Amino acid sequence: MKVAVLVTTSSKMDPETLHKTLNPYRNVRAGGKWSPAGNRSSSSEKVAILVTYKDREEHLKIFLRHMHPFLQRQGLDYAIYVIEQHGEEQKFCKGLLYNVGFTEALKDDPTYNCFIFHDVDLIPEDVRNLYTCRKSPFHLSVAIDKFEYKLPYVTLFGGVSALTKAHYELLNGYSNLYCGWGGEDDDMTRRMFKHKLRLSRPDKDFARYKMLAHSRNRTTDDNPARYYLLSTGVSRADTDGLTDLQAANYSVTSVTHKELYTHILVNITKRRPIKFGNPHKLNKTKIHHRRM
Ligand code: NGS
Repeated sequence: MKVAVLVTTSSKMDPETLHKTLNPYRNVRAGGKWSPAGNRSSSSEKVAILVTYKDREEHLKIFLRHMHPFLQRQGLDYAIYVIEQHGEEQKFCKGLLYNVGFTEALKDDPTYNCFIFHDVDLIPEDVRNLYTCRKSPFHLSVAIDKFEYKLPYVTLFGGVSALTKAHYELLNGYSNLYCGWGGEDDDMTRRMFKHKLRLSRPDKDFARYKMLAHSRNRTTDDNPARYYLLSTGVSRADTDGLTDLQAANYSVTSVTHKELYTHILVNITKRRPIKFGNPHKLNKTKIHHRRM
């Protein structure tokens, strides 16, 4: 079938108004904020979506294009914060960026009570996967196409997850020490165990995601100290996180309210290498497949 889409418009409409009329994001307020008309949100929550990011311009565009209509269909009162790393440190310090994002978002609007921690390369497939917080930490990216829609291990908290403001503070946020791929999310799961919080998940039939393609160079991207940090993490949990953010050697370069998101640009100075023993002596299997 050949379909013709006819768009009629008043000939008096100037190009700018026409652009706004056709722009599907026209109701998004500066900084990527949105709430249903008449403030009739589907819940009493105010949700901040925190997206950490470094050198992934293409992914960010796709993400934003998809997420605004998705979140609006869920009737949420939400805002998107993109926390971008720049500066000397070449490895991606995701936990530190999440802590900075959490702190800066609350400075921007102290009324957020639910935070979604979101990888920029994960695109939700089903609008029934609600972006709200639950009584316990909530892991939303249960079924990812890359893993044939199966959860790789039961304690996984990475990808997309939701925590109330109160829980994030109780857990002292993420560790600031993980720079490079891997481990910061497993460290967070251990913080939850420590506080006897259970991890919950939505139904795998609709908690489905597509992962945008990207390559990972294990030599340059991975964090070689991650197993060491994990093995010693619980004892540091109360002192490494939100409580020592001031000492974490970073600075917020700018906070800009863009059309579709609030951009928090964070300068991270070169980290001192973490000294650890022989990583092969650490039991990786135990870390990965620990049952809850
Ligand atoms: C584990 C990592 C997690 C990571 C998960 C899935 O191996 O940080 O893979 O990664 N843990 C360690 O390295 C200790 S994924 O393939 O989705 O990027 O989240």
